[in-house]
Formats: sequence, C-alpha cells, structure tokens
Amino acid sequence: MNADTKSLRQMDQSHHLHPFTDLGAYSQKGGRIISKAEHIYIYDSEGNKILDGMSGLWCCNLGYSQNSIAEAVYAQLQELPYYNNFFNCSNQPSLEMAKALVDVTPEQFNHVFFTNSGSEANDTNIRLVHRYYDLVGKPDKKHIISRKNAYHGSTIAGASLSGMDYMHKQFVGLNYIHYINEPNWFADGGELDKNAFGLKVARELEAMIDEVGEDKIAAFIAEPVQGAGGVIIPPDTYWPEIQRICDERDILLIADEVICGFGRTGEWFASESFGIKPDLMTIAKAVTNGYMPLGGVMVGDKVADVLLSSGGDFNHGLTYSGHPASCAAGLATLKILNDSNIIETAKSTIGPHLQTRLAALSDHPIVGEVRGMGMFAAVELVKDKATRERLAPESAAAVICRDSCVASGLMVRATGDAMIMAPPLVCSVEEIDILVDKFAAALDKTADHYKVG
Ligand code: PXG
Repeated sequence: MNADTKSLRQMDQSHHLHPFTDLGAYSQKGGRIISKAEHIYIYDSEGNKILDGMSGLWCCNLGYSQNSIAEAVYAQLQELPYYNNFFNCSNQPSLEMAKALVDVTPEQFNHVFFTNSGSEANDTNIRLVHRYYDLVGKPDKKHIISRKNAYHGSTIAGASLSGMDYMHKQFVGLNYIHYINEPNWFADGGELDKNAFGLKVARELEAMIDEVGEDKIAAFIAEPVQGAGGVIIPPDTYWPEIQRICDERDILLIADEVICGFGRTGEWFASESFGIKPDLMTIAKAVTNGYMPLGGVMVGDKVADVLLSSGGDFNHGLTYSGHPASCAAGLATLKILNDSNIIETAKSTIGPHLQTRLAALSDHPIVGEVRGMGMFAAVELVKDKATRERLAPESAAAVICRDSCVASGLMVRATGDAMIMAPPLVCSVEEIDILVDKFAAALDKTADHYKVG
C-alpha cells in the first residue's frame, strides 16, 4: 500500500461512517479508495484498473467520460448555482428538465415533482398518494402494499416500503405498509411453471387488498424488475395480472424505476418493456448518469389533475427540489440519450450479447440460473442444480466469487447467492466479452474452492 493510500485509509477508518457497512469491521480493516474513473473503468488509489460491471451503484449508465454533463453543471453553477422552487419561484434548468422528462416518459406523465434521491422520491409518493385520496374524498385509503425483498430506499418511508427484513429489524417502520411475496421463481417457484407462479404471486395482491380492505388500500408499489433484491425478472404473466388488479380495485400503481429507468431494460422505462401503465413513477440514479443527485416522481394525469384542481397547498418539498445544477446534469444526460442510439443499441446489440454470453454459463457446474434482460443480469450460484442447494451458508460462495472478480479487475455485486451485473450501456461488444470472461474465470475459481465440477 502506498503512503498516500495509507493516510487516506486511516482518515476514512477514523471518521467516516459508511452506508450499509459493518461499521466496526470497516474501522479496523478499511476499504478501497476509488480515485478516478474513465469510460467504463474505475481506478483505485493504488492504481488498480477495474471494469465497472455495476455502473457505479446502477447509476452511471453512460459511463464516466461524459464531459458534456460535467460542462453543463459547471456552466450552471456559474450562472445560477442555487435558487429554490418554493414561494412561486422557478428556474430555467428545473422547468426545462420537467419538460424534458415529460417528453421521454410514457404519455400519462405530464408532471414531475423533484427530489434529490430515490428514497425521497418514494417518501414523496406516499405524500402524493395520501393527499390524492384525501382530495377525492376517500381519506381512509392510506395503506400501501409493497413486496418482500423490494428495495425502495433507506429513509424511514423508503426503508418501510422496502421489504428487507434486515433493514426492518433496525428501526420502527411505518405501520401502514403491507408486504406480499416477490415474483422470484428461482427461489420460490417450486414445481410450478414460471407463468403459473407469476399468476399465483400476482394474485397475492388481490388477497392482501381483501384482507386489509379495499377502502383502506391506496397504492401498490413495485420495481418492474427488482434490482437490489437480485435482478428478479418477473414471469410474463405477472405484470398484466397486477395491472388488472390495480385497475379493478381502485388502487394506484407506483412503478419504482430508479434502477430500471433510462435504458437499463432496453427501453426508456421498464413500464414500457412490461406494458404497464403506472399512475406514479419513481426516478433517480441514471437520470443524471450519476453525476449529480437528482430524483423525482413522475405524476400521472389521474393524480395530477386532482392536485392541480384542488386549491390549497401541497405541503411538501425539499430545499434542493429541482436544484439548478442537478437539473442541468439531467438535461445534458437526456440530451445524450435523445441524440444517440445508446438505448436502441442496448436493446438490439449489446444487451442481447451480454445475455447470450451469460446464458452460455448456465452449463457451468455451480450455476443454478442465469436471468436478465437488457443490460442487467443475475447468476445464481448453487452446489446442486436440481435441488438448488447452495454452496455454503450465509452466501459465502457469492462473496468468494465477487472477491475473485474484483481481484481480476471486474466490479460486480453479490446479493444473497446471486451474482449481479448492470454494466454501463456504452460498453462495446469486446468490453462485454472481457466482463464475461473475467466473470467465468471467477466462477471456475469459486467451483475449485468448493471442489465442485
Ligand atoms: N428505489 C430503488 C428501486 C432503488 O434501487 C432507491 C429507490 C433509493 O434511491 P436512493 O437514491 O435514495 O439511494 C433505490 C436505490 C444495492 C443498492 O445494494 C441499491 C440502491 C441503493 C443502494 C444500494 O443494490 N438502490
């Protein structure tokens, strides 16, 4: 370790509390300090070059060398570094970003409420939904149905909407959120075929509405494809059934597109990939290519019309709602996406190449399932393909596989026993080959470690 890295790490370990981290262990052992990035590569303070198979944290979809975004932010900071959108004021980047988002999102969306993050956007969803049902004279409709193993953020509302037990154990959550099972066929499908399983879990929504009472349920929130939960691709039958139930039972549908949006699935939004028509849509992350914090809720006409015609304030907002520099980053990002064929290529060429190369690993002795769409994927590690028995308790095998990837210069994630990948959409075919080759080598090493195959 060089001297510089040593002192940086010391400072980090002594003073910096990291998110979703064993704080005590980190303060003893420290971590990797990322010091620069280019195109699809990150570099650490020791000079190691790592192919970023996760696009940062699912956000740098266009990689790290988009100078037009950086320039737009700098120019905006010089012109108007900050002003708020409260008290009948607005500013040009935020109003232009609102229009630009309306232009790229599905037709029912003509309004946006800006936040700084996906978590805050999901808090905002609850505020919007509660206000909406008060205004339409159904004040008892305050409960929300979410799913086990969902991830919707880490504020109190975001973590309550999330279905992660390990988060719920550490705080007192909202008491009006209910959880149904996720459409995770590999984990829970048993003997059912995928489509029968999809219908079965979708109908849990109907059962939960009946259990709590239709007069109390306001909304159902879900990621079209669960990201942090393990790139769970729902069976084909799932989303049409969910849409039917929401339509028939007077339930608003909230699509959390924080990971899926802006091209990840091969369409602008996963709602389009699955043919659903959400009433509200959460956005964040890739909206600025991760260059600046920005989130928001796209508010569909059904809800917006009520809010706009109600009279009276909507008493919600954040100091930085629609921050000019973040919106400038968003505008520059949308300009790249609009002016290029990056999303189209993700759908037609690069995505299929990633999926085909990964699918070929299905025969590997420790691979239980390969699933994915567009530019994200998961590979489940098993000891026994037929029984889906895991290689080791507590997902230890996935940690070995992940560490082996990182040691070879590839950043991927381990979620439970699934290896997760969401590389930048701007990868070339050759770069996808490098990624998959490194990943395959890590699978071999993991198999060797457990003496399988
Ligand atoms: N919704 C979804 C679907 C997300 O994936 C959020 C909301 C919250 O966004 P903010 O901007 O508040 O973080 C997310 C965030 C992981 C991981 O381990 C995923 C996220 C955040 C941190 C870690 O995969 N997603």
